[in-house]
Amino acid sequence: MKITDAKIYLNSPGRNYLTIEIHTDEGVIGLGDGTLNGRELAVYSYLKEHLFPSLIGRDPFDTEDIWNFFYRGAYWRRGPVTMTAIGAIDIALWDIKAKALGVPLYKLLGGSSREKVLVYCHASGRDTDHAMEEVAKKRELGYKAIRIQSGVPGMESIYGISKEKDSYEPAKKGELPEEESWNTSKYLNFVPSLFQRARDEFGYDLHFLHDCHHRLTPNEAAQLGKDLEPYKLFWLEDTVPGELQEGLRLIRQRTTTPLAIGEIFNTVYDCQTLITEQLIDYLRMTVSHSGGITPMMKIAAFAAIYHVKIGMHGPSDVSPIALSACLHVSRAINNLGILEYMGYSDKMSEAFPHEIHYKDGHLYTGNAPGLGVEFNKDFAEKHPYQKAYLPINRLEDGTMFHW
Ligand code: CS2
Ligand code: MG
Repeated sequence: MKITDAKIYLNSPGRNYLTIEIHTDEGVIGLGDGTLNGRELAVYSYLKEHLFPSLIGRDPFDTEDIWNFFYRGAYWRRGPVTMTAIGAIDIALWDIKAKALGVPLYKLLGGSSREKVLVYCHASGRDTDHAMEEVAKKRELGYKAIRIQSGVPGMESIYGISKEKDSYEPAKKGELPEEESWNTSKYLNFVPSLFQRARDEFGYDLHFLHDCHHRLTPNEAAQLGKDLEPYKLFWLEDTVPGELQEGLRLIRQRTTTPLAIGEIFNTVYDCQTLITEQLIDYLRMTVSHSGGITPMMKIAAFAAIYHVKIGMHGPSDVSPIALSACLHVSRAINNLGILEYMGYSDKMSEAFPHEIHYKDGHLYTGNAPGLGVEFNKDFAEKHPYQKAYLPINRLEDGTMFHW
């Protein structure tokens, strides 16, 4: 089998996605997702100018060599743009392989370790009362694990909460990023009360999670982890900025609250200290932003040696194509923790008709060959890409801060 063509589509069925198709001489077409929220055009040109030309004529079954050609073969390695571009191609190649063999993708990844994958959803409220209403709705839908985020008294806006509508999308359309503002002490003083209320109302049967979005120092994170210990979180996510792995050491020594990090990581070199020193419980790297299925399977195996579980990033900026790749990997590996699942709007599902289905707190892969996702090009072309950015964030005195 030979690769004959590779195509990119930028589309916006409710939000921006970068979708690729890899064509072969046997008529099998593989789909890949290169969406990198707010940086889609950089991935677009990396793919088109630098990767696609080297793909033509290659055997799509040679995923190991093709991956190394793009990763090891490049002098300028790593980084989210590079790794997302490589990831889009790698996902599409695995889709081709599984489709050509007529099997669902997980069958090529070691087969099924479980029939269904535990997922967590989001409950986000403008304030504690609203957040509790959202938790109740999600519990009603059968979710066993729920991430709770809430507006913080005295703060204008915060990641994870939608001011206008129910579904949350952090990227805002426009030519420039919007600005948000942040106050760490208001946040730290508030969060424990949110979880006390959640445990008082819902008891201890549900798993609760919380995301700090990389905004704390190690000492602040250790304090929050200790304050949250009575409420038995499933995990506390992204406490500190992701660049300095050693930062997690101090937090780990001071709290037993389980820790998760990794949605912004893109190679194993972002987390080797975290894994080998067992500084985290869950690694949140996601398939599309980490160079694809080829490296993700190796990273999961490496993490398994050190008792670290995989809890992949799966917000709606990860399209059904990439989420399906995460789901098949999650079904296959032994050390699954959980998978994030925000669900998709009708428009998104119309652009990407898929086999992924939710029931009673879990996701199922379905049995279609490959990823089990299609791309409705006609529909997608009616919804063209619109420039959008993630916000930036400042402290109340104007100092630039982490978003
Ligand atoms: C969040 C994301 O899902 C999460 O845990 O941190 O919503 C994140 O803000 C977005 O993926 C950024 O594009
Ligand atoms: Mg997060």
